[in-house]
Amino acid sequence: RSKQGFTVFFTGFSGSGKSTIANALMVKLMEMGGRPVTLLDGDIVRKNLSSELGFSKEHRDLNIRRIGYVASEITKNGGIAICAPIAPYAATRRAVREDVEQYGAFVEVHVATSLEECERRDRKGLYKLAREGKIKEFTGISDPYDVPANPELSVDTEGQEVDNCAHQVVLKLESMGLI
Ligand code: GGZ
Repeated sequence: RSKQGFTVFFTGFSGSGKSTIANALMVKLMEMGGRPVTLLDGDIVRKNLSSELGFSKEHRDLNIRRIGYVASEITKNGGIAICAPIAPYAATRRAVREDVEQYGAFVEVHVATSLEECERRDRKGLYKLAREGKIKEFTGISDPYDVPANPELSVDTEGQEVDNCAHQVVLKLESMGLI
């Protein structure tokens, strides 16, 4: 009997390393073969699925619920969905968990790189713009982020390579009997 589908849902600040870890995880899972793997990265979803949305609570919630819907369909059909949005609201993450758990496992991974470190790196220059007030409602600076209370896993990219973070996710999936 083939194994059930599941969703890996990364959450964390802009620049925390979600996309990079998600990509590394995707490669590892694809190499293992078996189930199809679909990456729903924050940027890609915003471009293709949520292009009309901004960053108000309502719009972020709508964006996350769309991601959750697609992930639940993938999970239902026995695939692997990897999601990597900021997803700042705990209640919305909970709702997505409930959507997905109708069909398979939901693995929440908090990419817990500190705000200080994300801002220090400032890979895209967005934190600087947020501090200057040129980007409004910026998560961590002028908008909230609910720290996950009970994620299946927490990883930190400070002092640890991306590949090692992705490997920790693989180990968690193995321990949960998903791969
Ligand atoms: C947070 C913002 C904002 C504001 C633009 N707040 O590092 P990035 O650039 O590539 O990732 C961030 C991305 C966040 O989109 P998500 O869909 O993941 O957010 S949510 O889950 O809350 O819907 C950042 C960029 O968009 N960005 N403005 N105000 N991030």
